[in-house]
Amino acid sequence: MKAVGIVSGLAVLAALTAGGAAQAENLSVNTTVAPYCGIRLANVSSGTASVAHEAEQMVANLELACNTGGTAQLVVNPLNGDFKNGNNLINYAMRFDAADNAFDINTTDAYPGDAEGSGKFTRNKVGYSQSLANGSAAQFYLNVNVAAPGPAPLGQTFYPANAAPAGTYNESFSFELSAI
Ligand SMILES: [Ca+2]
Ligand SMILES: [Ca+2]
Repeated sequence: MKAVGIVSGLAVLAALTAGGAAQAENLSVNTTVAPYCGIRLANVSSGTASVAHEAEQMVANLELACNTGGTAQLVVNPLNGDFKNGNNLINYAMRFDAADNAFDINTTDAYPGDAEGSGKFTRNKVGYSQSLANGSAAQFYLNVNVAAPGPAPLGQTFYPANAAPAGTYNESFSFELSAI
């Protein structure tokens, strides 16, 4: 992690001369800005969201913030690549749309259909960005109305979202932003 320190100083000198009497005051102010880099859910306080069996929908609003002068790296990691309830699976497509397009992930089947290997998505933003330091928004979208890319793993079954056995299907995503 690259450390970035910003130190600014402000000195105010006020001098007043009246009737031969002189008075001076000095004020010295320093601030140190520590390096920071992180991502937070802006609309899901519990970290849990639900997705309906409809068209693509936004499931999370995130804020990315990093004041690195090096590279800010986003890693989005879907745990399984499918919604799971026991051995029953529902496939999905995901999309990450950030205000800073360097972090965008185009619509993809997280696994096994994605072209990025294990279903872990890495995006880099090189160089200092004032808007990223200020905090930059991103939206995470899911669509469960997509066909499975192929047969399910042994012992498991893919179902279309509108014809799956009743139950709660779960998938977890981790979002990590770090300075590298
Ligand atoms: Ca974008
Ligand atoms: Ca999948």
